[in-house]
Amino acid sequence: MNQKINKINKKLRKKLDKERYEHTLGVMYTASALAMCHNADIEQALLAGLLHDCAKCIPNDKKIKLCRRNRLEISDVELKNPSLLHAKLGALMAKKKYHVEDYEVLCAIESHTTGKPAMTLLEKIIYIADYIEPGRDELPNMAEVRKLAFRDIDECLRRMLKDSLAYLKSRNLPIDKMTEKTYYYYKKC
Ligand code: DGI
Ligand code: FE
Ligand code: FE
Repeated sequence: MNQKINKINKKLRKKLDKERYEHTLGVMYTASALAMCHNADIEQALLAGLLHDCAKCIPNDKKIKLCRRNRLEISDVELKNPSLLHAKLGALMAKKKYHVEDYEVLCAIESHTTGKPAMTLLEKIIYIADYIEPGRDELPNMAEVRKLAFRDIDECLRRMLKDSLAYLKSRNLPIDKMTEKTYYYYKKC
């Protein structure tokens, strides 16, 4: 690990529980492997992977408070499921607390939970790495999705989005507008 990543890693470790920290390392290394495969910047992938869940372990009521204090918009679905806020709050904290200035890295952190239409390569890499990292509980079609991530990144997104929406519907969870938009965008792509 280079010095910058190492410094952030040490600081971040104290803010996450053991499971989340292990998941974070899994996402960081999976993102760097995907960057190697798809000719993306490895350093950006490591940094975005490392910080993608930096706000995950903040209690939900504090997440709402922090969003309001920093004038980050909260949708109805987010208000009902404040955990979703860890993505936009994570981008804010990456900038303010971990001094990340790379706009592309901040965007990849911000969109890692719902995805968004027309994602950059780095955004796709983080969105996918979060889903396929080796420590992730087995999800439907995981072996196939993992292979696709290295073979056909947009087809991988389509499969992931289809399975994620089916999962949310099966559990009767409200679907965030952005999750839905992302799904329809990549379905048509
Ligand atoms: O933070 P992680 O657990 O590593 O992963 P994540 O940031 O992708 O968050 C996953 C959770 O987000 C998972 O429990 C499903 C939920 N999620 C994603 N999109 C939506 C959603 N939950 C609701 N209610 N609506 C969505 O559109
Ligand atoms: Fe997350
Ligand atoms: Fe994650």
